[in-house]
Amino acid sequence: MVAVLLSGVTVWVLGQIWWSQHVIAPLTKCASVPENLRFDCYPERGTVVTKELCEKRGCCFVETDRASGNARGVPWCFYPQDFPSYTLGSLNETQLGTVGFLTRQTKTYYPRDIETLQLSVEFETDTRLHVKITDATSPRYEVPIEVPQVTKRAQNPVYTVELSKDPFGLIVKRRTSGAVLINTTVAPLFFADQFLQISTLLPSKFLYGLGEHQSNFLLDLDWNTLTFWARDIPPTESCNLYGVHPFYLVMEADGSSHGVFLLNSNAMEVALQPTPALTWRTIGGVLDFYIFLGPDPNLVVQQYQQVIGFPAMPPFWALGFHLCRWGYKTSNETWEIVKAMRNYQIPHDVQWNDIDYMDSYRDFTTDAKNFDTLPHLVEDLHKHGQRYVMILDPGISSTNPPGSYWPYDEGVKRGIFINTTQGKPLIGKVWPGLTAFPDFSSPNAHQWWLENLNRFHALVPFDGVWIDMNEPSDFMDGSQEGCPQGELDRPPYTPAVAGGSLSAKTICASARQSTSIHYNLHSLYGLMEAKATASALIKIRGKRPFVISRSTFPSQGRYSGHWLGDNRSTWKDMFWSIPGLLSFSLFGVPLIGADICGFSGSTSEELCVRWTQLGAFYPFARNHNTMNEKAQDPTAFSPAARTAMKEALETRYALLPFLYTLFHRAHLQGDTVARPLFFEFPKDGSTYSIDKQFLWGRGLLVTPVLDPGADAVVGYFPRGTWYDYYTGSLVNSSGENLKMAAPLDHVNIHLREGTILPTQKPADCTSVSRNNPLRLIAALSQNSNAWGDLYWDDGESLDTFEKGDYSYLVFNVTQNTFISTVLHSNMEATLITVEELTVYGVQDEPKAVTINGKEAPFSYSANQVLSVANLQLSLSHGFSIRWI
Ligand SMILES: *[C@@H]1O[C@H](CO)[C@@H](O)[C@H](O)[C@H]1NC(C)=O
Ligand SMILES: *[C@@H]1O[C@H](CO)[C@@H](O)[C@H](O)[C@H]1NC(C)=O
Ligand SMILES: *[C@@H]1O[C@H](CO)[C@@H](O)[C@H](O)[C@H]1NC(C)=O
Ligand SMILES: *[C@@H]1O[C@H](CO)[C@@H](O)[C@H](O)[C@H]1NC(C)=O
Ligand SMILES: *[C@@H]1O[C@H](CO)[C@@H](O)[C@H](O)[C@H]1NC(C)=O
Ligand SMILES: *[C@@H]1O[C@H](CO)[C@@H](O)[C@H](O)[C@H]1NC(C)=O
Ligand SMILES: CC(=O)N[C@H]1CO[C@H](CO)[C@@H](O)[C@@H]1O
Repeated sequence: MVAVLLSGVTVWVLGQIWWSQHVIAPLTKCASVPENLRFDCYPERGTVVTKELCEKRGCCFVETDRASGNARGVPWCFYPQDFPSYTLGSLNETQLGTVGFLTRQTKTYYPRDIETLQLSVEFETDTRLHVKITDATSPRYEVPIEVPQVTKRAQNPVYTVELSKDPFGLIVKRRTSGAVLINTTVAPLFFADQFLQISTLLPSKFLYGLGEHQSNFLLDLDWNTLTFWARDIPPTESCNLYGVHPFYLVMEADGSSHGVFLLNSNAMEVALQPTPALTWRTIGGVLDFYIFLGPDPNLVVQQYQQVIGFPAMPPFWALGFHLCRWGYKTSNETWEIVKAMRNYQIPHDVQWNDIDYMDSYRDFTTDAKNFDTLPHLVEDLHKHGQRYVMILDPGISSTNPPGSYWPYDEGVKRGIFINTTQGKPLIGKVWPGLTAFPDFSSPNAHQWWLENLNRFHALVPFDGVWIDMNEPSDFMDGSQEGCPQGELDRPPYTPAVAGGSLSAKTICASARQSTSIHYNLHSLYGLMEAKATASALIKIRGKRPFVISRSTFPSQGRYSGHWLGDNRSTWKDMFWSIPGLLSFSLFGVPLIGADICGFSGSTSEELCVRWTQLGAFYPFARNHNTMNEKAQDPTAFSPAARTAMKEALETRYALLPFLYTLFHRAHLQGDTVARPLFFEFPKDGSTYSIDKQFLWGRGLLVTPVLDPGADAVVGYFPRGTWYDYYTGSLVNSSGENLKMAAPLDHVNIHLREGTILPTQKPADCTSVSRNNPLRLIAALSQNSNAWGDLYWDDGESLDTFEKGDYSYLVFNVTQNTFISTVLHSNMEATLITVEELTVYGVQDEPKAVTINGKEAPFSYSANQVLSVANLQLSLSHGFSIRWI
């Protein structure tokens, strides 16, 4: 054992764990604690903190200067440096790291402090650390998602861990730079039954993630508290929304990146302050942290998904254009739109229905009068290679004459509903009126859900399911009887949830589910419903499932995609969709989009054109509208607007082979699809706050117009050469903002140097476009190289990658030669041909072009674009094209 002296703290190096005896500072005067280091001792809302209340907690009370600090939210009541916390002792080495006990001598002001905690620190991989703090003597609720089980300690971790003993603190550093990523010694640890709190310093202000919230992508650390508790509410700033993702990513000073995941599903808050620092505050479960060391942001997100699971591979058609609205009055009206879209030859893969199709808004029924032709519509869609998706809500109508509504009767018989504390199905209210709520934590409920879906599928052979209202939303607070008065529905501390109470617009926290109380499982409702739905779809259709869910939780990507909720038809909301996309990319839910043209309120033609141009680059592209608003599908507008929308969607369809390949990489290893610029340019600080542009993969930059009346747009181009996607004309950027023309019929997209994109001739539907010939576009780097790949399979069978039923090709350009190499091949890829190769940035006009050694005709244009057409090359054989 070696003793090292590190800035006044004795640190014992013990294997890879360092532990230290913290030198307790003499009681510092409250006023000398700098504003930035004030950690809130009185976060309770709705109470005016007085000196008396504050000092009763043993905290410091200092009124901040009204003009500056007060307005910003600097706490008046904060912990003194010597506020009692836990002491670490009894450390032992384990197979994976270290365990120890944390003990507390003094009680806090929250009931049921847990006096002895167990700390475990596990070196799971060289880039992943697992730290868990829980009750040492009795088990507590833990989130029921599968996480990897590690048996071997990491050999060469890129991090070090120091433990300070009194008071307890955890310090995690990056070995290479010495950057302190976690330092929890700044504020006391709390671990009462219903109040757990831990704070940490952050190494920079570049913080992302922590969803689902409506905010800029780069989070605001100026005394900003984010709340987590699944909630049905139109996206509102500073408000808990539909999903819960307690994961953040930080960019460090040297361009390295790390991420932190708190695996906890209870109502929670994260308080951000400009120190920079962050406080986790949750009201149940355990403190179970995973820390990912990257070092680049792509790797951080991959490492996070190694814990929560990689996203499912979507069916190819899911990447086509989806059209929906609330307020199609009849199936015939829905059908008319489908026909109008066909008539104008606008790409359209999937037609949806909202709750209009149901009989009295009850799941698994159809309105026999107004939706009389629904089965025929679905049949017609299938005949045209199109698909049908309808909405389902979890609330099951409970007020039907006995024997008339199988889902409820059978649900009661099988006991699959969530119960009140009295052991009877809890009754709330949703669209159909009074409803019970299936308990998706129970396998019996999964079986019942499958049988319902199966019975309905026999009538209406749908292709995917949209699961909405699954926070779960309840038009009543709690239930028709309210909620009991206990500490589950009225906990000692309630995070700043919208509505001020856990049961606001949802069911009672005390409600009983088969694996735990709703208090613990609430924010998992959407995840569990998605899991039940995806597995039912596999059983019913035998193909890849398509599920879109409103409420989400970590690991959701394994079962569903997400749309960003009931947004408004405003320019501002169109902008918000980009931070939304990028955040869900971090959360491992790549199949993500917002309602194109906006959901509530009236869109305008200009907004809808611009939104369709942006939406053409949402990984999940659906136009959806609310009731009683003017139609906003592409056919509803002037010929010029309609044409602009059609062109944007055709560009999307042309790019689908590239998009599909990105989804494969997401499924394979957790790559992001819609990607923030800084993921590709982590050393370029100018990219850190960009959320008006984004990339697809590493090489396609999207710069949408987000303002009315614009005919130009300014976008940031990281250093290097960029090519206009459509024309191949290039700009050499020094890392600067560039202004580009953006007439109403144009969306700017650019290719990064060194990229090869597989594209395909578009069609009105992917069932047709999938078989069209390919055009490969290579954008040469300044060294005249480029790289790209293509994943191809039948587009809908289960586990094609896992079973080897796919083709995978790599494209390279070096030394004036394009080479296609087949790394894996099956039948499917032989069905399509490569028709054309276009190379951007060929500086000198070639004298000749050869295909597999044989000379061939080509064209070359003034803007340095080489084109070789009519290739008719089979994808299943490698080939080379050379220009000299
Ligand atoms: C460490 O080992 C000692 C001796 O076996 C034991 O008394 C103590 O409980 C262990 N500590 C923990 C945290 O398990
Ligand atoms: C951790 O934070 C404490 C409190 O602010 C500070 O005194 C200490 O130097 C920090 N430790 C490291 C390693 O940065
Ligand atoms: C829908 O169209 C069919 C066929 O034209 C017609 O028979 C039916 O009455 C229509 N349904 C409604 C509700 O208008
Ligand atoms: C709910 O109550 C029903 C009886 O009404 C019972 O069959 C079922 O097991 C209960 N479920 C839970 C999770 O308590
Ligand atoms: C861009 O940079 C490349 C490589 O440095 C150079 O050859 C080319 O002439 C430049 N093009 C323009 C338009 O500046
Ligand atoms: C293609 O280029 C990439 C990146 O430059 C390189 O790693 C790879 O080995 C090349 N593959 C082939 C088949 O030439
Ligand atoms: C387009 C839009 O308004 N997007 C917002 C919709 O709501 C989500 C929250 O669910 C926000 O994250 C999006 O930014």
